[in-house]
Amino acid sequence: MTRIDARPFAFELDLAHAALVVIDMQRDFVEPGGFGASLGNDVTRLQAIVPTVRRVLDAWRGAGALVVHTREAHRPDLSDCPPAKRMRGQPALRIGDVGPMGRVLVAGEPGCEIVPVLAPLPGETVIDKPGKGAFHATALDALLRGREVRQLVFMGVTTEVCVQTSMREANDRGYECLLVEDGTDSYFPDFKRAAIDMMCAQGAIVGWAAPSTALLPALEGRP
Ligand code: TIU
Repeated sequence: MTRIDARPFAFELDLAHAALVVIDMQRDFVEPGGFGASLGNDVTRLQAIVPTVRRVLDAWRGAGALVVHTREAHRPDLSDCPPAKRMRGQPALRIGDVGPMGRVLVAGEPGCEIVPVLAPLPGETVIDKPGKGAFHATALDALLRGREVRQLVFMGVTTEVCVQTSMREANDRGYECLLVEDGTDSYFPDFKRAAIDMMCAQGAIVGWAAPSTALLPALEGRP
């Protein structure tokens, strides 16, 4: 066990039973012309966290613990994309439409890939998820239980959508969840702040949050 200085109180990290979950660091969310941009967002904000995500990812890999990457990705026939999701609002491009990075949020298309600097290594688990949450309609829970994982450390985008949904799903399934505050971001800074505050409130009602500087020494074996 290693004590991580976190909000609202210390997180006791047990690396042998922990996994790092990197949510949706895909070109479709962080590069122009993808899904995030089609919703009217300034995607450049999210690019700023990439070096921090990489630093924590490298340290986690170095510590030899389990890494899981997720992608918001639909089948090419969109059979796993409910019309209620695809037809929501008036985006410039809908899920499945052809954009500058291929079909939006469709598995196998360039925009759906994780940004190259954060690309999964051979052997790392990649979960394609049709929802915002990483547990809905995926094998993630079974995979984690099979490996006796009880704690999840989250990074990725966006804080109040796929990261928050995944943390809430995980919390209800009995996992202790820690969010790396500077390893996640939103198109809306106020939403990021509020989402983290809500999850940490009421005695870590959903989970904990800590900066990467609090986590990295534990991974790198520093005091
Ligand atoms: N729109 C937005 O903020 N996010 C998403 O649609 N998906 C994820 O957060 N991955």
